[in-house]
Amino acid sequence: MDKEVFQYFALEAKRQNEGLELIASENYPSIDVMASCGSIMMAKYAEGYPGKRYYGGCVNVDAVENLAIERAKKLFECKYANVQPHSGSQANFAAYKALLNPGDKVLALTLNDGGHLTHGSPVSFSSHDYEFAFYPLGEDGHLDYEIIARRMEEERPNLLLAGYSAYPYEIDFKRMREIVDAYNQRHNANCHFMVDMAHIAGIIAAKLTQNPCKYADIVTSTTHKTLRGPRGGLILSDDEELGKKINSAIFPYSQGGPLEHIIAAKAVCFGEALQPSFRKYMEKVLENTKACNDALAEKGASVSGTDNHLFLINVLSSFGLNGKEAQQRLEDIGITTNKNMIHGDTLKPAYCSGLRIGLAAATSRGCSKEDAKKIGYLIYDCLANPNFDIEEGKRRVATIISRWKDVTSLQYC
Ligand code: DSN
Repeated sequence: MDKEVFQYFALEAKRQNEGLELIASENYPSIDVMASCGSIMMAKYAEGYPGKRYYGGCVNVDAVENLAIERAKKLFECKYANVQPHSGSQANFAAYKALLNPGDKVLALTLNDGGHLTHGSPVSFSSHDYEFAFYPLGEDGHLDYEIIARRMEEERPNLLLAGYSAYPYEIDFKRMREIVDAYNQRHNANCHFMVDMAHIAGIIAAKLTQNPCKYADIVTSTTHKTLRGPRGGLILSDDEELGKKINSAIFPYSQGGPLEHIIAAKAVCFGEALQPSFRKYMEKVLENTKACNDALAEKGASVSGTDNHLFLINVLSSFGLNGKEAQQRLEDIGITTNKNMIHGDTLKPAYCSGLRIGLAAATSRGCSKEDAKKIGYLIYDCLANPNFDIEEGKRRVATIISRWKDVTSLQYC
């Protein structure tokens, strides 16, 4: 045992067990998912795809990768799945490659309103390889489909992109497909529609919101957020011709040997998400997120409201704090969150006016609706009171999580 390294595993388990994790993109995988990540499958090279590898000895990794593919297709009700992307960013890289030529135009959500780095940020490959134009949210902070249709006419994009990192409301993928279809018909164009469902993949898997696979040409995702699997990426489509292009865009274009141990963990995660218990979990996540949002609203904080696993607090207008300060105050009492830009933000991204709160991880450990309300009240008390007692805050965190499960041995089936 390498004590120098392993000491940090114990420390991290302690930090995770004793803290209250509210980062909306995090979750706790099952012990089966973690065991798969640490399994012997990692010792195998398998460049290529099941049945068409560049190495011998792939019989077992082929079987596992096929299981992951078939389970992903069943879970999301689509015809094609690539389970090899190492991350969500790599999945988006390959999806763009399959749909676009260099320099083509993508219409995406304004980054400050909740888009991802790979949705056209100046510091991402995306804005270097392609031209990005943006649609803003409506004045009320919700998607405004008429604005999107108008921006399509103004920008004439090759791709409309939906799916966000900090958007707390339902997304009407069907309406966006209709906008793209009408645009294509009017201009005899071939604009595609792509959805990055990374944040809400679990909600979609649980069939508690529209399934974008029914409407988008390509859907990308991560597997570790609401889906509760290993860190990794996923690409789905109903178009098998596009599927061939995606396969080439992942291997050999942008990746080498697939991480078969992570693919095994993805297969386990999809298997768990296919169980009825996963839908119950996801219903609880939605209920808890709303309860926490409503507790803050009841106290008088300016919160976004929510239809999914996250909500935003305007900490600047509510408490006179910027997001960085609010994040630190909560971290001091053992609550982990992240600062976030909010609609109409006037502060720089290093500070932000908002805080993003998600309840998916807490719910995996056993957070109840009552706990979620107490978390809302605690966040309010901590941020509203400049003299809030840190020790008192830590005690309240410890009381809330006292009956929750240990993060290193979670079993979901
Ligand atoms: N970084 C992730 C998030 O926190 O939302 C998105 O990939």
